[in-house]
Amino acid sequence: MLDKVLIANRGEIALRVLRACRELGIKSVAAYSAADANLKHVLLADETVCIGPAPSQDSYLNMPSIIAAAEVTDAVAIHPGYGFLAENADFAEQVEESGFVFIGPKAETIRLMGDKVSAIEAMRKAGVPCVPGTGALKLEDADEHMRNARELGYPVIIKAAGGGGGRGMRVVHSEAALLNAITITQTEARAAFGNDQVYMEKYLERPRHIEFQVLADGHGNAIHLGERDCSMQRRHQKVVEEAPAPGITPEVRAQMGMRCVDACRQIGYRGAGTFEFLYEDGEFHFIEMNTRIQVEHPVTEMVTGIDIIKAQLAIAAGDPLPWSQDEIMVSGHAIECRINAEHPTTFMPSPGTVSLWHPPGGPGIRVDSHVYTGYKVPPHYDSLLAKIIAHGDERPSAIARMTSALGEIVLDGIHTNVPLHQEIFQHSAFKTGGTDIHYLEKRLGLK
Ligand code: MV4
Repeated sequence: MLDKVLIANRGEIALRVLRACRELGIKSVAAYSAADANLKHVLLADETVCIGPAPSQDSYLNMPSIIAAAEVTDAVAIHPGYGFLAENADFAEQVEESGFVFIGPKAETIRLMGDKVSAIEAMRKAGVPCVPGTGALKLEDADEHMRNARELGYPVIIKAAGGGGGRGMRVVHSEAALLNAITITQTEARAAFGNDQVYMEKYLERPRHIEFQVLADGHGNAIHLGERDCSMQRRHQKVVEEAPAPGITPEVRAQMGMRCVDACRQIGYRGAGTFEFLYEDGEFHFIEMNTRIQVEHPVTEMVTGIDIIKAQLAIAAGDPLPWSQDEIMVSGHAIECRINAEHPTTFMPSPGTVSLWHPPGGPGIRVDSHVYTGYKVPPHYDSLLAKIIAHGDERPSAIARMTSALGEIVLDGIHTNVPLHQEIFQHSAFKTGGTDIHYLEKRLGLK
């Protein structure tokens, strides 16, 4: 196993990684910013190193500072968590060139998947179903663009190869708007990502967002842990996630999961990863692959019993996967609510001191949170305070447990989105399950 891991992240995921290290007997180093000296995982870590001032740019995104922190503490590996440098291929490369293990895939895999055009090309080649669309567009080929769009049928969507997660895309409803949309998306992409490559897809109007979790060991073994439904979102921020996805049969799960597993083998994938799909009219269409641990990984852990962070650490140590696909069972149903420090109706961030925190509990309830009474939420970072995960034998019992847990939460001193969650759990369409990606924004009157 790894001797000592440097945790290059903050908040709940840093604490989650620290707990996994503790269980495995791995020493931990918390690399923290000047605003984060009182974070729970910093108080608990075996060693701590301040990597810079509060702004992320100067600390959690400061590559030389993080690598220097690993050097001075004799860490052997770096866990990037999610966000920050987790999907930065240059960082992964520098970590490995400096003699440390990057807890994630090879830099070249991150690069392949970071470019959405090359990711889709690789997936198409590997037999993963993708959205009907083009490769990279050439600026000069106006006639070809119009032919392509007409063939796909309007609406189409223009996406930046360097985008992803909702950044750098534009829906086009008519031929009159096509060429201008391509030019604008290219110009914006050049400024935002330093890459002006764009591509075109058929725009799916009412899809669900369903993603498959995979684990691969880099020795040719790969498995999938089933899927999650992350359709309940606002402005590309997921609000509620669940596993399994309502209406996905064991047969479809096995078939789609195997497509993802085959793709992992073909691209030499290593670590934990997620295949994102749009699901509409009973069909899956690949859109992106995430090469990191994701916020919503606990719902998969709750239905499979597998600790994905411990699996990441074992894979990084070079261990072969200890499970074969037929040992993986999806049992019961798990739902996660993301509790944010934000106003429940305006969504404005709400930093400040948590004057009282009583987390919920009871059978089937898991709380992943770095919050404690007296903790001061800094204004510099994302607003995730806690993830409440409810597991039950089937979806209605998970919903009942979550409803009860939401009612138990005491989190005083700052605004949170707990009231939003309570409202969502009263919606009849949510209770039925299978709502699409536009449902929440429509319900909130934003669309
Ligand atoms: C799409 C789409 C419809 N059709 N692609 C947004 C985030 C990025 N990962 C891809 N996104 C979308 N791509 C086609 N061809 C609709 C979205 C989309 C979306 C996807 C997943 C979750 C939430 C979303 C919210 C708005 C739009």
